[in-house]
Amino acid sequence: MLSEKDVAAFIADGYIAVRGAMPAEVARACHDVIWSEIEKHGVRRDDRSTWTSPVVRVSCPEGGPFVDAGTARPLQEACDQLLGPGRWWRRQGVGGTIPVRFPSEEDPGDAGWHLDGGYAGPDGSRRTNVRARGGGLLALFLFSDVDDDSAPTRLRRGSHRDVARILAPAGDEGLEQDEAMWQRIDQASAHRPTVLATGRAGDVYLCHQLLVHAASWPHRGQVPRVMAQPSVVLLGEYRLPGLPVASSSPAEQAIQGCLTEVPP
Ligand SMILES: O=C(O)CCC(=O)C(=O)O
Repeated sequence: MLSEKDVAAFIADGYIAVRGAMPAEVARACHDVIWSEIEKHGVRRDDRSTWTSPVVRVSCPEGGPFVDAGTARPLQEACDQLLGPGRWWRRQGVGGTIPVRFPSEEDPGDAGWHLDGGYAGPDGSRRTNVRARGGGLLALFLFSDVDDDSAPTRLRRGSHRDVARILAPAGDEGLEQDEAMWQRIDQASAHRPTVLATGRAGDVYLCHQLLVHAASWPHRGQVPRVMAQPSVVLLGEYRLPGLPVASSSPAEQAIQGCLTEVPP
């Protein structure tokens, strides 16, 4: 269970690290299966000469140890606490993509500040609204140990509030995820401190869906960084505004104070 202090930190900072969210042996078993997927891309685990690209992306496999990872009790309890029991999809697995980052000095080309999640608008464009339609939390599942040197994800602490202020006036439709939106979000949150999502295999960071984050480079560690980054999906959306704070979830409370108005 998250403590009251953890929940308060999530509301203020927009993320919380759930240390040991899944057992180390589950993280190891997932890591092995992920390697069998990476090897399909011609990259061999035991041959560093094949580690030629700074990043290789694979879809997170399903079944087996991924069910144990995604349904680990500390993780489910934390999601209940942050989103509300019965309000999110209890996925029998992890999901999302896994950007595996290899030791390299090369710019991977995918390290810009952004948000994950969003939804497909009527014209097929990808959009994000303040109610986090299509998402709820961004989860970072660490399947390898991640230190400062091994390309940890960068998080802008408190940036979920900057994003909520940008998205709220755009109402239910929200904004299209285009270059202009990424620039606005980057500029509005540039003053926020950067935190590195480091930890041990088995840790999971639970982030507010509107938290601004980015990959990092170079990777000067010894071993590839292996992390999945699915959304924990709400059955519905953030309920904003108009709810008394006492009945809203911490994910909702985290941005409620930033909204003067959310057009329907
Ligand atoms: O690899 C990372 O550290 C983060 C990548 C990311 O945020 C993304 O692909 O959306």
